[in-house]
Amino acid sequence: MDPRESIVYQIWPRSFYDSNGDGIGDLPGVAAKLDYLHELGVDTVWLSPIFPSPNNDYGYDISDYRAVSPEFGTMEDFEALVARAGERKIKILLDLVPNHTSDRHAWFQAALADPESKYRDYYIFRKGKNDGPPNNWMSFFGGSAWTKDEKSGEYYLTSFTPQQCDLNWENAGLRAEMYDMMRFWMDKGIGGFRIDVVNLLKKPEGLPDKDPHKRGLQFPGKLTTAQPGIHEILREMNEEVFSKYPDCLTVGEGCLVGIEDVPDFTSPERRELTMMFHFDLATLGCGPLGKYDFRKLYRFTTLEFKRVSDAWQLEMQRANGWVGNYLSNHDQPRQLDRFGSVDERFRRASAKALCLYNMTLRGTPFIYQGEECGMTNLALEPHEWKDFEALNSFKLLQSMMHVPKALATKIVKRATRDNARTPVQWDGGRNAGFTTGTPWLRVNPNHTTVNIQDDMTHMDSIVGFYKRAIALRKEHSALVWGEYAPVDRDNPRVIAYTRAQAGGERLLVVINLTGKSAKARLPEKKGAECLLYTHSSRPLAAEVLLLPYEGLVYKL
Ligand code: ISL
Ligand code: CA
Repeated sequence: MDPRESIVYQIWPRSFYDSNGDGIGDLPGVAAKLDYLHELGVDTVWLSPIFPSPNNDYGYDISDYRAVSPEFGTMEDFEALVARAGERKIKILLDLVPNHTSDRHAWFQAALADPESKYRDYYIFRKGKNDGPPNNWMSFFGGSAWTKDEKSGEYYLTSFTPQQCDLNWENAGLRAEMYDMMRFWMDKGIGGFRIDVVNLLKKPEGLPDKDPHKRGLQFPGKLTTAQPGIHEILREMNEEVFSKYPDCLTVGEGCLVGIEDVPDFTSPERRELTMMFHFDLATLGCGPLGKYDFRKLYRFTTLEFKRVSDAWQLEMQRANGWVGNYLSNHDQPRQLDRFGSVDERFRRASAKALCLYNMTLRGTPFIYQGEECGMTNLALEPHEWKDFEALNSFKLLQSMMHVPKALATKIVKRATRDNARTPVQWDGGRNAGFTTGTPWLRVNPNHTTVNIQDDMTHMDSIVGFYKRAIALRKEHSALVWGEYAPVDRDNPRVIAYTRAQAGGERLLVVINLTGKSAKARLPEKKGAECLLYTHSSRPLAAEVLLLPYEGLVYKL
């Protein structure tokens, strides 16, 4: 199978399913739910990092690339999971975090202990400037991107938390070790990798200040996310690893990557990555500084959503690029809070509408755990926040941006990644069936009504709709490969498009993305078959009045 045809389900293992009652989801927990995932219809499961980690950034700070975190199980558990998934024709993707290791990693410990060690150059150590860090870069999570090594007086680059030390991909020895580690996992039979902040691997020559004329810390932006030399690294990685394994799927997280950049990473003839994520929907309604930049109040119109969506669809098609489409993941608030409705009147309908959208786009659909039963944000209280980004942003909002505490609390409650990380709601019982122990993060009390088990028996089941939408995509290759063409483009509420395959089918998708009824102007075709609907089947007409969040697919 061409890996672009995959349907991927993302698991954030810590909150998926706990098999041993310690309150932390684990690998046997994933294995226990394989039948559920198989019935859903997904063929690929991406596991967020499962490696040993001190959890300053919940697994994205890795202290050993070649082992399984004891919190999640053993290597035998992992191998058993791959085997059992394989029996169901499900591939496992691992999360590769090549930009940085934890400061607990043996390489970094060696680099600290002895500045002459070869491992010093695995990282990015520099002398300070004017009693401060080597340059003015701001970390992704706020504060300086540099951390001081008190022993040598030098600084090392930490683009995320101060405990995540950026690796130096200019070092050939480091690159060779990384490729070897990647083959180690591929040889265990995995299907490929999701690659964390892949565009950050190439740093600019000389690590110059960003906007040197400006005072204070500056977010380096394109200076670190768009260095042309990144492509040499990826071509080498492809040659050394991916090309050796047929059908290997690689999805790069192109942190804040530009639409003009993605084709170069993903056109098959360039032999780099299979696909990339983009951030332009995730950041809709945010200010230039991202999720915690509340100045636009997270407000956006459906027309703005459509413009971004169309732009990516059309540009990837024109330039032969490929994206992984998603509306939520472990870094973003729940998709219903962002793009749908959490109002009980519309929760189910909007969950289905968003599913229908994701399953009918050009690109590869990614589903995030729990979205298939319509999970929503949980407004956790400040003392419950676990996410470093949230805690740090809470401080910075108040100290640097002078936001009053009450408003800062409101912003963080809404933006924190903890929203996506509350345990999966399997049933309406104690701890939502996630654990028999004490969950590491509070379970959303709405699990008594919002949960997978009850949903599956509901006549208006969201899970049931996911199954149908996934099956539809599998049956109609036009949904994967067909040409994308927008319909009724200026409609302020309804998104509509056709997917047409040369010599094959032509399908029409129409979705009301709002909580108000809306008219859509559609191409006429007598006797068009209605293949899938969120509410009920209806005949195609030149003008249809759609209910809130109603969506349909027709075969023209
Ligand atoms: O989540 C974000 C903003 O709130 C993003 O900017 C995010 O930090 C960025 O996409 C990188 O994310 C990835 O790498 C991080 C890790 O914390 C995230 O969980 C991961 O998805 C550092 O490894
Ligand atoms: Ca456990």
